[in-house]
Amino acid sequence: MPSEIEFRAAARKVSNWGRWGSEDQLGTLNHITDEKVRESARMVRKGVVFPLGVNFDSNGIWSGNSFRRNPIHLMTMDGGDSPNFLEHMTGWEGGKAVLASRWGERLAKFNDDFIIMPLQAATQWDALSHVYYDDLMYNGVPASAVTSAGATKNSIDQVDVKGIVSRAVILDVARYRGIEHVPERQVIEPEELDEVTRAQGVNVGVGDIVLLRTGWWSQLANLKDGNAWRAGSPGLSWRCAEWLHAKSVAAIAADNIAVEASNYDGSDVVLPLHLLCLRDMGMMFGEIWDLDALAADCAEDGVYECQVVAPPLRITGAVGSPVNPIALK
Ligand code: UVW
Repeated sequence: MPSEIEFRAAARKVSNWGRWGSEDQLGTLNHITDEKVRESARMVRKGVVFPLGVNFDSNGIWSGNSFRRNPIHLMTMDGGDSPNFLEHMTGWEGGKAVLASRWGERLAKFNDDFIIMPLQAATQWDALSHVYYDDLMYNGVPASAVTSAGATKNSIDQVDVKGIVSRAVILDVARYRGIEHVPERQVIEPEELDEVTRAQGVNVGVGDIVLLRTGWWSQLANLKDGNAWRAGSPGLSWRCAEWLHAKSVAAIAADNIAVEASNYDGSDVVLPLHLLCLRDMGMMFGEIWDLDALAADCAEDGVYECQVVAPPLRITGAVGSPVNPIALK
């Protein structure tokens, strides 16, 4: 883990502030050009689709005493409402008389629902407004731009113009090591990322999305105490920020809780990779992505590249978004 001096030196090296203009809110997604999207489409050879999202339900990875909670899913109309269906459709414009004349005793009935959840409850993107230090976030935007009403800058809805679609490269560290999952809290250094790319015969190029597999998703899914953070996931070292910067990666997503290792013992800086990537580089993090089926397929056919389509929800002012990313090969 870095000292504050080491951390600040790394931050100066990887900073992208001003690189795409003083008003930029896309950060490293700027590396995804039209040609990059065309290149990503060429990754689709077999016609196989891998959903990378996990389930959003009450059996998720959070405990009841965390500031994050598992999703609460409620039904506002359900099958039990069928016998007196119209009684349950309160608030319909024009009142029940209009409703009865339009809907009456006709055949159609329906079910409806809603969900209450932290946007970070399960498979997600972190927006560039998710973290900050020195009271500044990406591109020098003041931390005060995020209020109880949400983020006025660097929010997740700002990046929707990008889709997000690109070529993705899966780096399967667990399989490279020949283990089920990287041990808890263990840090993956950039030198190992180079070894994995060499062993897999794949290059990480400008505008790629890196998919990091630690094998940790199966561990998270089996947690008995439900507190994902307490479990201490393995993940990237803070030193990987320079690796990602040098390769001009567009975004990184992982099958763990925070992309980086949850290992801060004795450290001056907590969440150093979050700070370097999201705040200094302007690189979004995808977290709690289930990469197991995709990785198994890559191991089978030896092809570790694919197209990823992962648009966030356009939640105005949000500092993150649930997502159901799709990988295509
Ligand atoms: C924080 O780092 C606070 O959250 P996450 O790991 O979900 O990005």
